[in-house]
Amino acid sequence: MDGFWSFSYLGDIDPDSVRLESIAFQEWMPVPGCFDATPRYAGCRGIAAYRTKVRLHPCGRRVLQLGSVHHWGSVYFNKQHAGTCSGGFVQQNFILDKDARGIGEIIVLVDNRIDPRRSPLHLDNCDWYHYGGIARSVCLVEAPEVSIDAVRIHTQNIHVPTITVSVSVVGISSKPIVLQIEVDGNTVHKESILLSGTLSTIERSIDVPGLSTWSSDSPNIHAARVTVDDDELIESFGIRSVAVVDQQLLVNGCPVQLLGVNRHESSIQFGHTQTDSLLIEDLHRLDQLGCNFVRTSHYPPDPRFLTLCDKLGIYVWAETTSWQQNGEQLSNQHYLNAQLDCADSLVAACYNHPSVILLGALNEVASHDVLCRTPIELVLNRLRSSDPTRPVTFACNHPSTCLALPMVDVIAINVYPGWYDGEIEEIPTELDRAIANAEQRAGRKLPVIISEIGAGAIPGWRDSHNGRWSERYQSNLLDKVIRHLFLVRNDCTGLAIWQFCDIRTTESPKIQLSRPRGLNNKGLLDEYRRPKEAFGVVAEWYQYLSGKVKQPPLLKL
Ligand code: ADA
Repeated sequence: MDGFWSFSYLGDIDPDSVRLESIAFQEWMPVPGCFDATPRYAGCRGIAAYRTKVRLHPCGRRVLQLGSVHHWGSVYFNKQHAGTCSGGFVQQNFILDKDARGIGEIIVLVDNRIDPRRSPLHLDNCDWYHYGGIARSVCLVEAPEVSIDAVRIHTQNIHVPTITVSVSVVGISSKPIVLQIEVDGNTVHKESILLSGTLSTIERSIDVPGLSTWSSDSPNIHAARVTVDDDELIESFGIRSVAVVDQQLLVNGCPVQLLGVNRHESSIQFGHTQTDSLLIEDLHRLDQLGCNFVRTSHYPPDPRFLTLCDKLGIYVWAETTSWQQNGEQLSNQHYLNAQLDCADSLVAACYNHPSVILLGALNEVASHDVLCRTPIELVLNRLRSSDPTRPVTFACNHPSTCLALPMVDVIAINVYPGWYDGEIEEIPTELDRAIANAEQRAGRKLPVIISEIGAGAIPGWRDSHNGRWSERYQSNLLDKVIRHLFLVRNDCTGLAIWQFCDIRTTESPKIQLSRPRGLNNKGLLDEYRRPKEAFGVVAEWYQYLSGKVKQPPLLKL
Protein backbone atom coordinates (compact mmCIF):
# COMPACT_ATOMS: atom_id res chain seq x y z
CA MET A 1 0.00 0.00 0.00
CA ASP A 2 3.05 2.30 0.00
CA GLY A 3 3.07 5.26 -2.35
CA PHE A 4 1.35 8.65 -2.69
CA TRP A 5 -1.91 8.86 -0.76
CA SER A 6 -4.47 11.70 -1.05
CA PHE A 7 -3.95 14.13 1.81
CA SER A 8 -5.65 16.99 3.60
CA TYR A 9 -4.43 18.89 6.66
CA LEU A 10 -7.49 19.57 8.84
CA GLY A 11 -5.73 21.54 11.59
CA ASP A 12 -6.23 21.86 15.33
CA ILE A 13 -9.71 20.28 15.52
CA ASP A 14 -11.48 17.51 17.42
CA PRO A 15 -11.20 14.26 15.42
CA ASP A 16 -14.74 13.37 16.46
CA SER A 17 -15.97 16.46 14.62
CA VAL A 18 -14.54 15.27 11.29
CA ARG A 19 -17.10 14.45 8.56
CA LEU A 20 -15.28 12.18 6.12
CA GLU A 21 -17.41 13.11 3.13
CA SER A 22 -16.56 16.80 3.60
CA ILE A 23 -12.77 16.31 3.43
CA ALA A 24 -11.36 17.85 0.25
CA PHE A 25 -8.40 15.61 -0.48
CA GLN A 26 -6.54 18.08 -2.70
CA GLU A 27 -2.94 17.19 -1.90
CA TRP A 28 -0.64 14.19 -2.03
CA MET A 29 1.61 12.85 0.72
CA PRO A 30 3.95 9.83 0.72
CA VAL A 31 3.20 6.74 2.81
CA PRO A 32 5.40 5.95 4.62
CA GLY A 33 6.12 9.57 5.49
CA CYS A 34 5.82 12.31 8.14
CA PHE A 35 3.70 15.22 6.91
CA ASP A 36 5.27 17.63 9.41
CA ALA A 37 8.75 16.87 8.06
CA THR A 38 7.70 18.63 4.82
CA PRO A 39 8.31 22.40 4.53
CA ARG A 40 4.61 23.21 4.13
CA TYR A 41 3.58 21.52 7.41
CA ALA A 42 6.78 22.03 9.43
CA GLY A 43 5.83 22.70 13.03
CA CYS A 44 2.10 22.08 12.49
CA ARG A 45 0.27 20.07 15.12
CA GLY A 46 -3.25 18.85 14.44
CA ILE A 47 -5.31 16.34 12.47
CA ALA A 48 -4.19 15.18 9.02
CA ALA A 49 -6.31 12.95 6.78
CA TYR A 50 -4.77 10.33 4.49
CA ARG A 51 -6.80 8.39 1.88
CA THR A 52 -6.10 5.59 -0.56
CA LYS A 53 -8.11 3.12 -2.60
CA VAL A 54 -7.33 -0.53 -3.20
CA ARG A 55 -8.75 -3.35 -5.35
CA LEU A 56 -10.19 -6.00 -3.05
CA HIS A 57 -10.01 -9.76 -3.61
CA PRO A 58 -12.18 -12.59 -2.23
CA CYS A 59 -10.70 -13.72 1.09
CA GLY A 60 -11.55 -15.29 4.42
CA ARG A 61 -9.76 -12.64 6.50
CA ARG A 62 -8.76 -9.05 5.69
CA VAL A 63 -6.26 -7.19 7.89
CA LEU A 64 -4.88 -3.67 7.47
CA GLN A 65 -1.37 -3.45 8.95
CA LEU A 66 -0.25 0.13 9.74
CA GLY A 67 3.50 0.09 10.37
CA SER A 68 3.59 3.15 12.65
CA VAL A 69 1.06 5.98 13.06
CA HIS A 70 2.28 9.08 14.93
CA HIS A 71 1.07 9.29 17.25
CA TRP A 72 -2.69 8.74 17.32
CA GLY A 73 -4.76 7.41 14.45
CA SER A 74 -8.37 6.59 13.56
CA VAL A 75 -9.02 4.19 10.65
CA TYR A 76 -12.04 4.03 8.32
CA PHE A 77 -12.73 1.37 5.67
CA ASN A 78 -15.45 2.29 3.15
CA LYS A 79 -16.49 5.02 5.58
CA GLN A 80 -16.97 2.49 8.43
CA HIS A 81 -14.84 3.04 11.55
CA ALA A 82 -12.31 0.20 11.93
CA GLY A 83 -10.60 1.35 15.12
CA THR A 84 -7.99 3.67 16.64
CA CYS A 85 -4.33 3.32 17.56
CA SER A 86 -1.82 5.36 19.56
CA GLY A 87 1.87 5.53 20.46
CA GLY A 88 3.55 5.05 17.11
CA PHE A 89 6.73 3.01 16.53
CA VAL A 90 4.83 -0.29 16.51
CA GLN A 91 2.62 -2.07 13.95
CA GLN A 92 -1.11 -1.80 14.52
CA ASN A 93 -3.54 -4.27 12.89
CA PHE A 94 -7.14 -3.54 11.94
CA ILE A 95 -9.62 -6.29 10.98
CA LEU A 96 -11.62 -5.10 7.96
CA ASP A 97 -14.86 -6.39 6.40
CA LYS A 98 -13.80 -9.56 4.57
CA ASP A 99 -16.95 -9.59 2.41
CA ALA A 100 -16.31 -6.18 0.82
CA ARG A 101 -15.67 -6.37 -2.89
CA GLY A 102 -14.54 -4.13 -5.78
CA ILE A 103 -12.57 -1.02 -4.82
CA GLY A 104 -12.06 -0.37 -1.08
CA GLU A 105 -11.44 3.09 0.39
CA ILE A 106 -9.12 3.50 3.40
CA ILE A 107 -8.99 6.78 5.32
CA VAL A 108 -6.63 7.31 8.26
CA LEU A 109 -7.00 10.38 10.46
CA VAL A 110 -3.63 11.10 12.06
CA ASP A 111 -3.08 13.37 15.08
CA ASN A 112 0.47 14.54 15.92
CA ARG A 113 -0.56 16.66 18.89
CA ILE A 114 0.80 15.84 22.35
CA ASP A 115 -2.25 14.51 24.22
CA PRO A 116 -1.66 12.37 27.34
CA ARG A 117 -5.22 11.09 27.10
CA ARG A 118 -5.01 9.82 23.54
CA SER A 119 -1.28 9.12 23.33
CA PRO A 120 0.07 8.84 26.91
CA LEU A 121 3.56 7.68 25.91
CA HIS A 122 4.44 11.01 24.28
CA LEU A 123 5.30 13.99 26.46
CA ASP A 124 6.27 17.38 25.07
CA ASN A 125 9.49 17.39 27.08
CA CYS A 126 10.84 14.17 25.53
CA ASP A 127 14.12 15.13 23.88
CA TRP A 128 13.25 14.32 20.28
CA TYR A 129 10.89 15.91 17.75
CA HIS A 130 7.59 14.02 17.70
CA TYR A 131 6.96 13.91 13.98
CA GLY A 132 3.45 13.03 12.79
CA GLY A 133 2.24 10.86 9.96
CA ILE A 134 2.22 7.25 8.81
CA ALA A 135 5.94 6.74 9.34
CA ARG A 136 6.32 3.07 8.34
CA SER A 137 4.84 0.89 5.58
CA VAL A 138 1.19 -0.10 5.25
CA CYS A 139 0.07 -3.54 4.09
CA LEU A 140 -3.36 -5.02 3.33
CA VAL A 141 -3.40 -8.75 4.05
CA GLU A 142 -6.16 -10.84 2.40
CA ALA A 143 -5.87 -14.37 3.80
CA PRO A 144 -7.89 -17.63 3.88
CA GLU A 145 -10.39 -18.10 6.71
CA VAL A 146 -7.92 -20.39 8.51
CA SER A 147 -4.63 -18.51 8.35
CA ILE A 148 -1.35 -17.85 10.13
CA ASP A 149 -1.33 -14.80 12.40
CA ALA A 150 2.29 -15.02 13.58
CA VAL A 151 5.30 -17.32 13.72
CA ARG A 152 7.81 -17.03 16.57
CA ILE A 153 11.12 -18.90 16.45
CA HIS A 154 13.73 -19.08 19.16
CA THR A 155 16.80 -21.20 19.77
CA GLN A 156 16.24 -23.91 22.35
CA ASN A 157 19.76 -25.29 22.07
CA ILE A 158 22.62 -24.00 19.94
CA HIS A 159 24.49 -27.32 19.99
CA VAL A 160 22.14 -29.74 18.23
CA PRO A 161 20.82 -27.16 17.17
CA THR A 162 17.18 -27.22 18.27
CA ILE A 163 14.60 -24.48 17.62
CA THR A 164 11.16 -23.88 19.09
CA VAL A 165 8.60 -22.80 16.50
CA SER A 166 5.35 -21.28 17.75
CA VAL A 167 2.61 -20.84 15.12
CA SER A 168 -0.49 -18.74 15.92
CA VAL A 169 -3.41 -19.80 13.73
CA VAL A 170 -6.68 -17.84 13.44
CA GLY A 171 -9.97 -19.31 12.22
CA ILE A 172 -11.82 -22.56 12.83
CA SER A 173 -11.99 -25.70 10.73
CA SER A 174 -14.17 -28.80 11.16
CA LYS A 175 -11.46 -30.92 9.54
CA PRO A 176 -7.80 -31.24 10.54
CA ILE A 177 -5.42 -28.69 9.04
CA VAL A 178 -1.98 -29.60 7.67
CA LEU A 179 0.93 -27.76 9.30
CA GLN A 180 4.25 -27.89 7.44
CA ILE A 181 7.56 -26.25 8.39
CA GLU A 182 10.51 -25.89 6.00
CA VAL A 183 13.93 -24.47 6.95
CA ASP A 184 16.13 -23.23 4.09
CA GLY A 185 13.93 -25.22 1.67
CA ASN A 186 14.02 -28.53 3.58
CA THR A 187 10.86 -29.89 5.23
CA VAL A 188 11.63 -30.36 8.93
CA HIS A 189 8.13 -30.93 10.26
CA LYS A 190 4.68 -31.91 8.95
CA GLU A 191 1.50 -32.97 10.78
CA SER A 192 -2.30 -32.86 10.70
CA ILE A 193 -3.96 -31.01 13.56
CA LEU A 194 -7.56 -30.44 14.60
CA LEU A 195 -7.77 -26.79 15.72
CA SER A 196 -9.25 -26.21 19.16
CA GLY A 197 -10.77 -22.75 18.75
CA THR A 198 -10.72 -19.47 16.79
CA LEU A 199 -7.13 -18.74 17.87
CA SER A 200 -4.75 -21.66 18.31
CA THR A 201 -1.04 -21.60 19.18
CA ILE A 202 0.88 -24.65 18.01
CA GLU A 203 4.39 -24.97 19.47
CA ARG A 204 6.90 -27.56 18.28
CA SER A 205 10.54 -28.24 19.22
CA ILE A 206 12.49 -29.21 16.11
CA ASP A 207 16.07 -30.42 15.66
CA VAL A 208 17.74 -28.71 12.72
CA PRO A 209 21.16 -30.37 12.54
CA GLY A 210 23.72 -28.62 10.37
CA LEU A 211 22.37 -25.08 10.75
CA SER A 212 25.15 -22.58 11.52
CA THR A 213 24.86 -20.22 14.48
CA TRP A 214 24.37 -16.45 14.38
CA SER A 215 26.86 -14.06 15.99
CA SER A 216 28.32 -10.66 15.30
CA ASP A 217 31.31 -12.28 13.60
CA SER A 218 29.25 -14.83 11.64
CA PRO A 219 25.69 -13.45 11.18
CA ASN A 220 24.19 -16.59 9.64
CA ILE A 221 20.47 -16.18 8.86
CA HIS A 222 18.06 -18.99 8.01
CA ALA A 223 14.56 -18.91 6.49
CA ALA A 224 11.56 -20.75 7.91
CA ARG A 225 8.54 -21.24 5.64
CA VAL A 226 5.43 -22.23 7.60
CA THR A 227 2.26 -23.37 5.78
CA VAL A 228 -1.19 -24.08 7.21
CA ASP A 229 -3.35 -25.51 4.42
CA ASP A 230 -3.43 -22.72 1.76
CA ASP A 231 -1.70 -20.05 3.86
CA GLU A 232 2.03 -19.47 4.26
CA LEU A 233 4.32 -17.19 6.25
CA ILE A 234 8.09 -16.89 5.83
CA GLU A 235 10.25 -15.69 8.73
CA SER A 236 14.04 -15.25 8.95
CA PHE A 237 15.75 -16.35 12.13
CA GLY A 238 19.17 -17.02 13.66
CA ILE A 239 20.52 -19.77 15.86
CA ARG A 240 21.98 -18.07 18.94
CA SER A 241 21.70 -17.93 22.72
CA VAL A 242 22.01 -14.95 25.08
CA ALA A 243 22.77 -15.31 28.78
CA VAL A 244 24.06 -13.36 31.78
CA VAL A 245 26.67 -15.19 33.83
CA ASP A 246 28.14 -13.20 36.73
CA GLN A 247 29.43 -9.95 35.20
CA GLN A 248 29.41 -11.14 31.63
CA LEU A 249 26.86 -10.99 28.83
CA LEU A 250 27.30 -14.17 26.77
CA VAL A 251 26.23 -14.79 23.18
CA ASN A 252 26.54 -18.49 22.29
CA GLY A 253 28.46 -18.93 25.53
CA CYS A 254 31.12 -16.32 24.64
CA PRO A 255 31.45 -12.97 26.48
CA VAL A 256 30.69 -9.95 24.28
CA GLN A 257 32.13 -6.43 24.41
CA LEU A 258 29.58 -3.91 23.13
CA LEU A 259 31.05 -0.93 21.28
CA GLY A 260 28.14 1.22 20.34
CA VAL A 261 26.00 4.28 19.96
CA ASN A 262 22.47 5.37 20.69
CA ARG A 263 20.49 5.88 17.50
CA HIS A 264 17.18 7.74 17.14
CA GLU A 265 14.95 7.00 14.14
CA SER A 266 14.92 10.62 13.08
CA SER A 267 16.29 12.62 10.19
CA ILE A 268 15.99 16.34 9.54
CA GLN A 269 14.55 15.63 6.09
CA PHE A 270 12.16 12.70 6.63
CA GLY A 271 11.29 12.74 10.33
CA HIS A 272 10.72 9.24 11.72
CA THR A 273 10.48 7.69 8.26
CA GLN A 274 13.64 5.86 7.26
CA THR A 275 14.16 5.33 3.57
CA ASP A 276 16.07 2.22 2.50
CA SER A 277 18.91 4.53 1.42
CA LEU A 278 19.04 6.23 4.82
CA LEU A 279 19.21 2.86 6.59
CA ILE A 280 22.09 1.69 4.40
CA GLU A 281 23.91 5.03 4.82
CA ASP A 282 23.63 4.76 8.60
CA LEU A 283 24.83 1.16 8.61
CA HIS A 284 27.84 2.13 6.52
CA ARG A 285 28.59 4.85 9.10
CA LEU A 286 28.23 2.32 11.95
CA ASP A 287 30.70 0.08 10.11
CA GLN A 288 33.14 2.99 9.64
CA LEU A 289 32.85 3.63 13.39
CA GLY A 290 33.67 -0.01 14.13
CA CYS A 291 30.37 -0.32 16.06
CA ASN A 292 29.03 -3.76 16.89
CA PHE A 293 26.20 -2.41 19.09
CA VAL A 294 23.25 0.00 18.76
CA ARG A 295 20.78 1.07 21.43
CA THR A 296 17.65 2.01 19.48
CA SER A 297 16.68 4.85 21.82
CA HIS A 298 13.91 5.53 22.96
CA TYR A 299 11.12 3.52 21.31
CA PRO A 300 10.59 0.25 19.41
CA PRO A 301 12.74 0.18 16.25
CA ASP A 302 11.73 -0.28 12.65
CA PRO A 303 11.91 -4.04 11.94
CA ARG A 304 13.72 -3.19 8.68
CA PHE A 305 16.61 -1.78 10.72
CA LEU A 306 16.66 -4.98 12.81
CA THR A 307 16.71 -7.12 9.66
CA LEU A 308 19.83 -5.25 8.48
CA CYS A 309 21.44 -5.62 11.92
CA ASP A 310 20.69 -9.37 11.70
CA LYS A 311 22.43 -9.55 8.33
CA LEU A 312 25.43 -7.41 9.36
CA GLY A 313 25.95 -8.84 12.84
CA ILE A 314 25.19 -5.73 14.91
CA TYR A 315 23.95 -6.37 18.46
CA VAL A 316 20.83 -4.37 19.39
CA TRP A 317 19.25 -3.10 22.62
CA ALA A 318 15.63 -2.34 21.75
CA GLU A 319 13.33 -0.56 24.19
CA THR A 320 9.82 0.71 24.81
CA THR A 321 8.76 4.32 24.27
CA SER A 322 9.69 6.31 27.35
CA TRP A 323 11.67 9.35 28.53
CA GLN A 324 12.15 10.60 32.09
CA GLN A 325 8.61 9.99 33.34
CA ASN A 326 8.22 10.98 37.00
CA GLY A 327 6.55 8.93 39.73
CA GLU A 328 3.12 10.44 39.19
CA GLN A 329 3.20 9.84 35.43
CA LEU A 330 4.61 6.32 35.68
CA SER A 331 2.08 5.20 38.28
CA ASN A 332 -0.86 6.55 36.26
CA GLN A 333 -2.85 3.47 35.16
CA HIS A 334 -3.65 4.87 31.71
CA TYR A 335 0.05 5.48 31.08
CA LEU A 336 1.03 2.11 32.55
CA ASN A 337 -1.46 0.25 30.34
CA ALA A 338 0.01 1.99 27.29
CA GLN A 339 3.54 1.13 28.43
CA LEU A 340 2.62 -2.56 28.95
CA ASP A 341 1.00 -2.67 25.48
CA CYS A 342 4.19 -1.14 24.08
CA ALA A 343 6.23 -3.85 25.82
CA ASP A 344 4.10 -6.55 24.16
CA SER A 345 4.49 -4.89 20.76
CA LEU A 346 8.24 -4.52 21.27
CA VAL A 347 8.55 -8.26 22.00
CA ALA A 348 6.48 -9.14 18.92
CA ALA A 349 8.59 -6.88 16.69
CA CYS A 350 11.95 -8.17 17.99
CA TYR A 351 11.24 -11.84 18.63
CA ASN A 352 12.73 -13.45 15.50
CA HIS A 353 15.63 -10.99 15.18
CA PRO A 354 18.83 -12.61 16.54
CA SER A 355 20.53 -9.18 16.63
CA VAL A 356 18.29 -8.09 19.53
CA ILE A 357 20.16 -9.34 22.59
CA LEU A 358 18.69 -6.93 25.17
CA LEU A 359 15.17 -5.64 25.83
CA GLY A 360 14.84 -2.31 27.62
CA ALA A 361 12.14 0.07 28.85
CA LEU A 362 11.51 3.27 30.81
CA ASN A 363 14.54 5.36 29.87
CA GLU A 364 15.67 7.52 32.82
CA VAL A 365 12.38 7.32 34.67
CA ALA A 366 12.44 8.58 38.27
CA SER A 367 13.64 5.22 39.60
CA HIS A 368 14.69 6.84 42.89
CA ASP A 369 11.01 7.66 43.58
CA VAL A 370 9.12 4.93 45.44
CA LEU A 371 6.11 5.64 43.16
CA CYS A 372 8.12 4.21 40.23
CA ARG A 373 9.17 0.99 41.88
CA THR A 374 6.10 -1.13 41.16
CA PRO A 375 5.52 0.20 37.62
CA ILE A 376 9.14 -0.56 36.70
CA GLU A 377 8.78 -4.06 38.13
CA LEU A 378 5.54 -4.61 36.20
CA VAL A 379 7.06 -3.51 32.89
CA LEU A 380 10.33 -5.43 33.26
CA ASN A 381 8.44 -8.57 34.30
CA ARG A 382 6.05 -8.13 31.36
CA LEU A 383 9.07 -8.15 29.04
CA ARG A 384 10.45 -11.25 30.78
CA SER A 385 7.16 -13.17 30.68
CA SER A 386 6.52 -12.28 27.02
CA ASP A 387 10.09 -13.11 25.98
CA PRO A 388 12.07 -15.30 28.39
CA THR A 389 14.86 -15.61 25.82
CA ARG A 390 16.44 -12.18 26.35
CA PRO A 391 17.88 -10.29 29.35
CA VAL A 392 16.02 -7.09 30.31
CA THR A 393 17.25 -3.77 31.63
CA PHE A 394 16.51 -0.05 31.79
CA ALA A 395 18.79 2.95 31.43
CA CYS A 396 19.17 4.42 34.90
CA ASN A 397 20.32 7.99 35.60
CA HIS A 398 20.00 7.71 39.39
CA PRO A 399 22.75 5.16 40.09
CA SER A 400 23.22 6.12 43.74
CA THR A 401 19.54 6.24 44.76
CA CYS A 402 17.81 3.88 42.31
CA LEU A 403 15.21 1.54 43.83
CA ALA A 404 14.87 -0.62 40.70
CA LEU A 405 18.43 -1.78 39.99
CA PRO A 406 17.83 -5.08 41.86
CA MET A 407 15.28 -5.90 39.12
CA VAL A 408 17.57 -5.76 36.06
CA ASP A 409 19.59 -8.50 34.38
CA VAL A 410 22.18 -5.97 33.17
CA ILE A 411 23.15 -2.68 34.88
CA ALA A 412 22.83 0.25 32.46
CA ILE A 413 23.81 3.77 33.47
CA ASN A 414 23.24 7.10 31.72
CA VAL A 415 25.82 9.56 33.01
CA TYR A 416 27.28 12.81 31.60
CA PRO A 417 30.42 13.73 33.56
CA GLY A 418 32.31 16.57 31.91
CA TRP A 419 29.15 17.83 30.20
CA TYR A 420 26.25 18.58 32.54
CA ASP A 421 28.58 18.78 35.50
CA GLY A 422 32.30 18.62 36.21
CA GLU A 423 35.17 18.72 33.76
CA ILE A 424 36.80 16.17 31.46
CA GLU A 425 39.59 15.48 33.97
CA GLU A 426 36.99 14.27 36.48
CA ILE A 427 35.46 11.68 34.16
CA PRO A 428 37.41 8.65 35.48
CA THR A 429 36.44 9.40 39.08
CA GLU A 430 32.80 10.10 38.18
CA LEU A 431 32.49 6.95 36.07
CA ASP A 432 34.00 4.81 38.83
CA ARG A 433 31.65 6.40 41.36
CA ALA A 434 28.54 5.85 39.22
CA ILE A 435 29.41 2.21 38.51
CA ALA A 436 30.21 1.47 42.17
CA ASN A 437 26.96 3.08 43.33
CA ALA A 438 24.89 1.21 40.76
CA GLU A 439 26.47 -2.12 41.68
CA GLN A 440 25.80 -1.39 45.33
CA ARG A 441 22.16 -0.52 44.60
CA ALA A 442 21.78 -3.63 42.43
CA GLY A 443 23.01 -5.70 45.35
CA ARG A 444 25.00 -8.05 43.15
CA LYS A 445 27.67 -8.04 40.44
CA LEU A 446 26.14 -7.85 36.97
CA PRO A 447 27.31 -6.88 33.48
CA VAL A 448 27.61 -3.08 33.30
CA ILE A 449 26.83 -0.97 30.22
CA ILE A 450 27.36 2.79 30.11
CA SER A 451 24.19 3.27 28.08
CA GLU A 452 24.59 7.02 27.54
CA ILE A 453 27.49 9.43 27.82
CA GLY A 454 28.62 12.24 25.52
CA ALA A 455 28.88 15.93 24.77
CA GLY A 456 27.33 18.45 22.42
CA ALA A 457 29.29 19.83 19.47
CA ILE A 458 28.04 22.42 17.01
CA PRO A 459 29.17 21.17 13.57
CA GLY A 460 32.13 23.22 12.39
CA TRP A 461 32.64 24.99 15.69
CA ARG A 462 36.41 24.89 16.15
CA ASP A 463 37.67 27.38 18.72
CA SER A 464 41.04 27.94 20.39
CA HIS A 465 39.39 27.55 23.79
CA ASN A 466 38.19 24.06 22.81
CA GLY A 467 35.34 24.61 25.25
CA ARG A 468 31.89 23.06 25.41
CA TRP A 469 30.01 22.96 22.09
CA SER A 470 33.30 22.79 20.17
CA GLU A 471 34.04 19.68 18.15
CA ARG A 472 37.37 19.31 19.94
CA TYR A 473 35.75 19.28 23.38
CA GLN A 474 33.41 16.47 22.28
CA SER A 475 36.27 14.38 20.90
CA ASN A 476 38.46 15.03 23.98
CA LEU A 477 35.61 13.98 26.27
CA LEU A 478 34.87 10.77 24.39
CA ASP A 479 38.56 9.92 24.16
CA LYS A 480 38.78 10.22 27.96
CA VAL A 481 35.64 8.07 28.44
CA ILE A 482 36.76 5.26 26.15
CA ARG A 483 40.33 5.28 27.43
CA HIS A 484 39.12 4.94 31.01
CA LEU A 485 36.42 2.32 30.40
CA PHE A 486 38.42 0.02 28.13
CA LEU A 487 42.12 0.62 28.92
CA VAL A 488 42.07 1.52 32.61
CA ARG A 489 39.04 -0.41 33.92
CA ASN A 490 38.53 -2.95 31.12
CA ASP A 491 35.66 -4.55 33.08
CA CYS A 492 32.65 -2.96 31.37
CA THR A 493 30.42 -5.04 29.11
CA GLY A 494 29.69 -2.12 26.86
CA LEU A 495 29.34 1.50 25.92
CA ALA A 496 26.64 3.28 23.92
CA ILE A 497 27.75 6.83 23.14
CA TRP A 498 25.05 9.49 23.06
CA GLN A 499 24.46 9.79 20.15
CA PHE A 500 24.82 8.63 16.52
CA CYS A 501 23.77 11.88 14.83
CA ASP A 502 22.24 15.27 15.63
CA ILE A 503 18.43 15.24 15.56
CA ARG A 504 15.69 17.84 15.82
CA THR A 505 14.37 18.03 19.36
CA THR A 506 10.97 18.86 20.82
CA GLU A 507 9.71 22.42 20.57
CA SER A 508 9.17 22.54 24.35
CA PRO A 509 10.98 25.67 25.64
CA LYS A 510 12.26 23.72 28.66
CA ILE A 511 14.34 21.60 26.31
CA GLN A 512 14.89 24.08 23.48
CA LEU A 513 16.83 26.53 25.67
CA SER A 514 19.65 23.98 26.09
CA ARG A 515 19.50 22.75 22.49
CA PRO A 516 21.17 25.21 20.10
CA ARG A 517 19.59 25.21 16.60
CA GLY A 518 16.62 23.32 18.09
CA LEU A 519 18.66 20.13 17.78
CA ASN A 520 20.21 17.66 20.18
CA ASN A 521 23.80 18.32 19.08
CA LYS A 522 25.53 15.35 20.76
CA GLY A 523 25.79 13.39 17.53
CA LEU A 524 29.07 12.02 16.20
CA LEU A 525 27.55 13.07 12.87
CA ASP A 526 25.58 16.21 12.16
CA GLU A 527 21.90 16.21 11.19
CA TYR A 528 22.82 15.39 7.57
CA ARG A 529 25.00 12.49 8.69
CA ARG A 530 28.28 14.42 8.06
CA PRO A 531 31.09 13.37 10.47
CA LYS A 532 32.30 15.66 13.24
CA GLU A 533 35.84 15.43 14.62
CA ALA A 534 34.70 12.98 17.34
CA PHE A 535 33.50 10.52 14.69
CA GLY A 536 37.13 9.87 13.73
CA VAL A 537 38.30 9.65 17.35
CA VAL A 538 35.63 7.08 18.25
CA ALA A 539 36.29 5.15 15.05
CA GLU A 540 40.02 4.88 15.91
CA TRP A 541 39.13 3.57 19.36
CA TYR A 542 36.42 1.11 18.29
CA GLN A 543 38.54 -0.20 15.40
CA TYR A 544 41.40 -0.78 17.91
CA LEU A 545 39.19 -2.32 20.62
CA SER A 546 37.56 -4.67 18.08
CA GLY A 547 41.01 -5.78 16.92
CA LYS A 548 40.76 -4.28 13.44
CA VAL A 549 43.88 -2.13 14.06
CA LYS A 550 46.87 -2.93 16.23
CA GLN A 551 47.71 0.44 17.84
CA PRO A 552 45.50 2.43 20.24
CA PRO A 553 44.98 6.13 19.49
CA LEU A 554 47.71 8.42 20.78
CA LEU A 555 47.11 10.06 24.17
CA LYS A 556 45.50 13.50 23.74
CA LEU A 557 47.65 16.17 25.43
C1 ADA B 1 19.30 11.77 28.48
C2 ADA B 1 18.26 11.15 27.54
C3 ADA B 1 18.63 11.33 26.10
C4 ADA B 1 19.09 12.77 25.82
C5 ADA B 1 20.32 13.03 26.67
C6 ADA B 1 20.87 14.45 26.46
O1 ADA B 1 20.27 10.86 28.82
O2 ADA B 1 18.11 9.75 27.77
O3 ADA B 1 17.48 11.05 25.32
O4 ADA B 1 18.07 13.65 26.16
O5 ADA B 1 19.94 12.94 28.05
O6 ADA B 1 21.18 14.77 25.32
O7 ADA B 1 20.97 15.16 27.46
